[in-house]
Formats: sequence, C-alpha cells, structure tokens
Amino acid sequence: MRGADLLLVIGRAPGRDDHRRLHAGRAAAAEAEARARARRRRGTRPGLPGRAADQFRHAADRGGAERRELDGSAWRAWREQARADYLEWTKPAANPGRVQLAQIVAWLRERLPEDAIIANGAGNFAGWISRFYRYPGLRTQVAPSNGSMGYGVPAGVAAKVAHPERVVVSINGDGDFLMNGQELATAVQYGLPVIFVVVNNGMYGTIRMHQERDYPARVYGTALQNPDFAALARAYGAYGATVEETAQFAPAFERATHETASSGKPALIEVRIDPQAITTSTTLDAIRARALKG
Ligand SMILES: Cc1ncc(C[n+]2csc(CCOP(=O)(O)OP(=O)(O)O)c2C)c(N)n1
Ligand SMILES: [Mg+2]
Repeated sequence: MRGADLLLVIGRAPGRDDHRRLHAGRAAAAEAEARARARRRRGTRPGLPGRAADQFRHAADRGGAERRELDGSAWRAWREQARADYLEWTKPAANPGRVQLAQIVAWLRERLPEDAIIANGAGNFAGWISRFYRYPGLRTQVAPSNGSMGYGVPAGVAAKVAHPERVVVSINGDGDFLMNGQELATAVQYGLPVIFVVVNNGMYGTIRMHQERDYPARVYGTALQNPDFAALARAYGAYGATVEETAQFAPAFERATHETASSGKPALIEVRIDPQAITTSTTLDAIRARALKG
C-alpha cells in the first residue's frame, strides 16, 4: 500500500490502518457507502454516497462511448510476486502445543462450502482466521471492524436466521465467547444449527500480549477461569465437544455437522490451545524476552 498513488476503497470506509500504511500526501481515497465516516479521516477525498454496486453501474452507464482497456503489463511482475507472497504467507505455520490452529483453519478452508459464513468477535485468535482462511465469495465474513469482543455468537445466530440454507461457523476466543455466549440459548430456542468454535487459551490473550510487550512479566487481570465449554453447551441443549490435539478437530467438526443436521440445534467445539501460541508468528516467551532486553 505504501507504493499506492490512489487507494480506491469500495464498500467500506478506509480504516485507521489503511491510512497508517499510506504514504501521506500522495494518496487519496475514494469510498462509497460510508461517506460520513470517511470525511472525518484526514486525507480522504469525498466519498460517493449510496450503494457501491449502484454507483459503479451508474458510472459505467455514463462512461460514454470510450472504454479503454488498461495495460497492466508494467505491474505484472509485481502482481505475481504479491500473489506468491500471499500464498506463502497463508500456508499453515506452526505454533507451540498439540493443537495447530493454522492447520485447523486451513482444513476449514478446504472443507467448507464456498458460501459458508464465518462469524467472529475480537481477540488474537482471529489472527489465524484472517491469515489462513480465504473468503471465497461475497458476504461470507461477518466480523467487527472496530474490534468488538462478544460479536461472534450473536452474529452467527443472526447469520443463520438470515441464511438458514448456508453453513454458519462462529469462531470465538474464550474471553470473547463469555461476553455473549448466553445467546446459545437463542440458537437452541429457535432451532439454529450454527457450529460455534471456542478457541480457549485461558486468558485475554491480546491484552496479555500488550502487557508482556510494555510491562514484561507483570501479568495482571488477564487470566480467565473458564467453564468446561462443551459441558456448558450441553447444558444449553446443544452438542458439545472438546479438542485437545489437531487430529481431533476434523472428526469433531464432522460429528457436530451430523448432530446439528439431525437435531436442528447448534453445536460447540472447544479448541484448547497452548497459551504460548499468542499470535500466528510468535510466542508469549519471545515477546517477554524481547521486552526484557529493552
Ligand atoms: C467489548 C470489548 N471489551 C474489551 C475489548 C479489549 N480487548 C481486545 S482483545 C481482548 C481479549 C480477547 O480475549 P479472547 O477472546 O480470549 O481472545 P485471545 O486474544 O485470547 O485470542 C480484550 C479484552 C474489546 N475489544 N471489546
Ligand atoms: Mg483467550
């Protein structure tokens, strides 16, 4: 993005991170659908109000006679390299412990139908979805752009109400799940066969990461005393399973799919991961060691 002269954002306002990555003064961003928000951001050119699809149809209709093919050859090598980098980056990377979260997400990427909806809340667990899942179609991702924890469960419930024919998988952190997990009752009550995944590392991992970076080895208030999530799911009337190593995930998911199909009720799979697996590419110990070195 740093090399961009113009960033055209379609369907959403440019986010804070987009602006940070842009070279100030050289870039303008045009956006549709979120004009008010965009205006507040410095460096953003006027947005086009209305639905993005309508805007583009309108612009194409008014485009007049001349339609020019763009010659993208100057960018071909750059594009191919960027694509190769992306494919390399999304190959499952190892994390500490018996559960390899990247492999699980990559398995879901192969296993789920193209129109499956993935809902999630906020926390470091979501980094594995962002990096290793591919959203093949439009409207397959339901996630907060402002980092709201507790979003994944109700979002999964709502997605299933709106699209009962589509597979809905709601992926949550343990802290994240505990903010709105009682909505499992809603899914049971209305017969919504969502598959909920809880990535349990026993802590508010994101906050612990920041603690270790800024105040290494001074851990405060980030440990979680969790329930047995599978038992909790069963108490709600849902199917519940626990995964403690990578190879258990696929059979647990298939069983959950089968159970939800026959009962019309939701299922929950708790995935216990090693607390050291703090991001897709580093460990808690490594962050602490780096911070202690100053
Ligand atoms: C409603 C809300 N409260 C607090 C935060 C701040 N916050 C961001 S991530 C996080 C911890 C997430 O913990 P968990 O869901 O267990 O995911 P993990 O980082 O451990 O993978 C917190 C407290 C937030 N983003 N949203
Ligand atoms: Mg956690």
